[in-house]
Amino acid sequence: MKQILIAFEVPEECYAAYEEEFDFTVSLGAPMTTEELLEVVDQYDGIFVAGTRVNKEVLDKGSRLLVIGNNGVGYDNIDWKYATEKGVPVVNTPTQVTETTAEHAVALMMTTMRGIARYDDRVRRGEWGTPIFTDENMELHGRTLGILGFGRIGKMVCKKAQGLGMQVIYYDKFRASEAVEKEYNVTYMEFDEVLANSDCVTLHMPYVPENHHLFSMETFRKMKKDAYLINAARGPIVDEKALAEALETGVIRGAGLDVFEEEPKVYEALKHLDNVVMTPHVASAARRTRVLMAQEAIDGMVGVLRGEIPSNVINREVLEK
Ligand code: 8YV
Repeated sequence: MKQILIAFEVPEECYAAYEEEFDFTVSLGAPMTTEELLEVVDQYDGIFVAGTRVNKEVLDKGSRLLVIGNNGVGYDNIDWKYATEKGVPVVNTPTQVTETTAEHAVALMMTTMRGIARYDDRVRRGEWGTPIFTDENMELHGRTLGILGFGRIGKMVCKKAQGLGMQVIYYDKFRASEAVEKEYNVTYMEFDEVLANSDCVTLHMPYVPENHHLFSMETFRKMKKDAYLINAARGPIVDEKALAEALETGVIRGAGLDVFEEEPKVYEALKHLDNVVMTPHVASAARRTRVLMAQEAIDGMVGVLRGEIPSNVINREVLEK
């Protein structure tokens, strides 16, 4: 029987359908670290990770590896280029994260723009009054949302934001077809134009080295002074030090963050600002979604091990050879 290691705790319903065909080992407790993975990877034909870094060393040690699964749509934790060189297919969860992650991005938008966290804190401290004509928050309806990265999640955020009465503009390296732009009632603009015209900018692109610190002080200065930034994509897209400065000095008005440059570390200055709302990388964290994500990845891994080419293989060229 082929051996599959699930390097984080998952409920049995995620893999029960395949228990007669494959031998699953599930790691209990916190997700395995790269070092822990290194010690055992040579015993498995497939490994399924949730955010654990799978580097060259793991791939070299994993001499039996036929497939790697990642419990997320973003796979920057895996050295997939090296996996491709070694002929190891990598599968992810491209569809099941979409709606829940978009929902969280919108929740961050609402929380941040309407000042919910700050007001909640004030009420708890027994404070009440807020200026009648306040600039402490902003209504969403009638405002412009700029979406950077118009893939599945970006599109879902678009729909939800329109439901809240926002106009949507977007930029993506690969512009959508005219038909898609029409279907989503969305306007394409160049990157800088999106920055200049948005009341809120939300990030939905993958992390690739070209995107490292795409948001620097220079970028923040191109945004409106009263604009908000939402990041539920990947931390290193934003220079956290520059963001803290921009928030502190009024270069932009607020930010909502689910991801950070060096998780689980959070840049200290951010913790002391009341115009930033932060969550600990939980945009897809809701039980039903997480079960569906794990099933999507495991279905793909099993497909690979059965000799098929599942739709969620990110380096399908290794299977098409
Ligand atoms: C995490 C995510 O992968 O889908 C992604 O890209 O960032 C998340 O869903 C998940 O939290 C790790 O299991």
